[in-house]
Amino acid sequence: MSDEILAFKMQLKPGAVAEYRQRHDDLWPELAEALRGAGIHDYSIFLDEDTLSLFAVLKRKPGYPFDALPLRPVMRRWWDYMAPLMEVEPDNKPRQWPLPSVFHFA
Ligand code: RM4
Repeated sequence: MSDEILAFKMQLKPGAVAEYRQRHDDLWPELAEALRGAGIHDYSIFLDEDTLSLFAVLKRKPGYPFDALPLRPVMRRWWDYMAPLMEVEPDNKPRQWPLPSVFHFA
């Protein structure tokens, strides 16, 4: 089984770009570990500077507990920490819009 590629959008708040970038430059090692433990790798987030849309794309290894990631305390702490910078759900999870794939050139 090969990796699955997932893409989704999130939305930054005005004035939050520099802080959002800095916090990801300083990604908590325990969050990196949780992402890896969920089978995530090659994870990038791109910014549309006109709309402040964030475009995330990641690879997901099969057989890892990907769905358990939102239950991890470190993930919740990160989402609480990032909530002032992003559009979020009532529980502080970032609002996410899935992006279906329409092309892949391997
Ligand atoms: C984002 C957002 C995502 C998380 C990445 C690492 O700002 O919180 O949910 O996967 O950071």
